[in-house]
Amino acid sequence: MSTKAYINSVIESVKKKDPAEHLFHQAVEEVLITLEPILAAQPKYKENAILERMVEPERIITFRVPWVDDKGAVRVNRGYRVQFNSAIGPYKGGIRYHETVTLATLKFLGFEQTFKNSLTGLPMGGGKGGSDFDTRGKSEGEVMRFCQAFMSELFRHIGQFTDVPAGDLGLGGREIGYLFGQYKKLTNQYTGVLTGKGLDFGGSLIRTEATGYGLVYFAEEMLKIRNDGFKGKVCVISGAGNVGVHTAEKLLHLGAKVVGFSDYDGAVYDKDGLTEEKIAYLKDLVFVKRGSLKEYNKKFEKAEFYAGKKSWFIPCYAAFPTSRENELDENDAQTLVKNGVKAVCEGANMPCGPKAIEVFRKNKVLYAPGKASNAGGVGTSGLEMTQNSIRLSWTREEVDAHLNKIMKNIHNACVNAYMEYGADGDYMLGANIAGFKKVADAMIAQGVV
Ligand code: 2IT
Repeated sequence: MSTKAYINSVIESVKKKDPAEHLFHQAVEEVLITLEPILAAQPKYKENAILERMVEPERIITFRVPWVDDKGAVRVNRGYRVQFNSAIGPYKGGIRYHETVTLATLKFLGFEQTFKNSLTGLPMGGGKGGSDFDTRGKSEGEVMRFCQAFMSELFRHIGQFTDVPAGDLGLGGREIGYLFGQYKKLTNQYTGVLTGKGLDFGGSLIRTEATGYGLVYFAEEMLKIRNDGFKGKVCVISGAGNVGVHTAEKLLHLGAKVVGFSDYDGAVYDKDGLTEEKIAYLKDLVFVKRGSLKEYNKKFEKAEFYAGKKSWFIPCYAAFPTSRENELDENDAQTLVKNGVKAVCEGANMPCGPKAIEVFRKNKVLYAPGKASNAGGVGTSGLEMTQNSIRLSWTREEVDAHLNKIMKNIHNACVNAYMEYGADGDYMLGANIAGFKKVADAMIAQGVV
């Protein structure tokens, strides 16, 4: 059987086993098709059934999460933890609270996380968890009681040396605080079992900024080795959450002009570009008031708000999708290309659909896949774990320097892998192969377990 046929047979068996898990199929397919050169060069991976083992999570936990709302009514959600791969370290990955969460979502995210965490160079395996619970529209008390109910089951499956969750969509510092409090109460232990904690109880400086900053560090490297940079470059972002706002902030520091961003309600086109003042306003609007971008041009009147639109119609040099999976489709990609986009850097997990990626590759747009370019978040979680273990807190400068180094190393790992196994500039293949190799070699060394 040819290597290609072998890869296809693994993809087909994944589809056959769980036919409805489309997001998971997409994530698996995206990785496996790029592994052909390394699988062909090194038969040990096929002989050890590494692909077959990698697409099967080591363990999946699903559980009932009953809680009481403000009216006294009993509500029930479903909780999950997918412990995907522990070959190179304890399971590590966020928890997503969103009404769309299913097992397929978390299998796709856990699979991605395994490769991403490997790329960071830190000893972290892959995992992901979540619930179909949405914090939007819930009171403080409801969010707290839900987090406590969620942890009442999760605590028996996690631990600083077993599985270390963090935040993801819909789950930020507030929720991590409630989850940590409940874990501590149930176990009577004060350990670094979660990352993204508050600075007063074991959190790391820069963790909040890390995914956005890291994304820009990666993009900067990508341009730098091509004798280019961000000074004066027009950039557009999707999303205005934690990742989006900090991406904008770091781009601004590098002299770029950020003219577009978006949220659930629509897109903002601010031709004058973001400034420190506007970013401070956005941070307050999004993180403190939990408000909508609909408000933005009430304060900055020259900006335009496009209700219900994505930001990809805005012409730019570099685009940064930081929102969620499949937010950028084939049409969006064509519009970006038509408007002259040169680089697309993913700040979310799998935000570009497969057809969009094809458009970018065909048009020689530099494409940074999320598992490499958004790894700064989990990389800094790894730094938080280190600080918790040695019971010290590093300064902002120290953490930022580590983050910068991690992103440069990931960039180099991608370049080395695409030079050895693919074509110049193929970051997708580079990231997949570099991430795969470390996990696969560790699995082989540890035997059939
Ligand atoms: O997608 C991600 O990398 C995250 N949500 C962060 C995970 C983590 O453990 O910090």
